[in-house]
Amino acid sequence: MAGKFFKKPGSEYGDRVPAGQHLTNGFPVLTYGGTPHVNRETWQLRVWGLAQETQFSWADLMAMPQSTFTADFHCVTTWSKLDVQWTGVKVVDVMKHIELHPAATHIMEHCYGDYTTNLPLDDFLREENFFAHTLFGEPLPPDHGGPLRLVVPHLYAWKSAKWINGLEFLSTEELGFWERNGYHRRGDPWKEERYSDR
Ligand SMILES: Nc1nc2c(c(=O)[nH]1)N[C@H]1C(S)=C(S)[C@@H](COP(=O)(O)O)O[C@H]1N2
Ligand SMILES: [Mo]
Repeated sequence: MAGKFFKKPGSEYGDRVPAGQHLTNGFPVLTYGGTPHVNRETWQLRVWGLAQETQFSWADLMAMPQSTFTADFHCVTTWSKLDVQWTGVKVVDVMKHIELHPAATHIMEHCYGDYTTNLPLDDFLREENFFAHTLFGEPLPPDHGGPLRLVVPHLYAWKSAKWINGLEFLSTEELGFWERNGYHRRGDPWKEERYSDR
């Protein structure tokens, strides 16, 4: 795996690369299935479950505060990409428009193309999480989740749902696609939570 595409982390990056990961300069595309093609005019983000049901259009999202983010990206298949630059809307800013039921403790992320992935509410509500529509200054390419994806930098990237279109708030933990197929419920790269412990 060493050579042109994968480098052993040098000392300057060593503390940013979790155990068992290798740096890549490219940005591989990792998708189960095909790329759904979704245009911004019909795009919607729906909210249901233990929250007041609502939905956001593309215009709703663009009216929210826009921020830029630099985040490291760790795929469980062992590649990591440092300093990915994104623009979008913080999860905490979207949450100002969502009325949560006090019993909500977990979420399921839903996507165009039917992928799902789950998170404890605390992991979802972190200040550094965001919905991204721009990657390195360009509209987020469809293969990388455009028009909009979630990015959860502190967990393995399978939690960062591409083509996200739904947030389902839950009072118990339910498992998403990869979590039902052997991946860890939470997926902290710093603890190497790769595979299910059950
Ligand atoms: N909807 C959807 N989101 C997804 C996936 C997917 O298959 N479908 N793959 C996940 C995995 S395993 C990874 S590593 C990242 C990859 O993002 P990238 O293709 O932009 O590198 O997206 C995550 N989000
Ligand atoms: Mo991944």
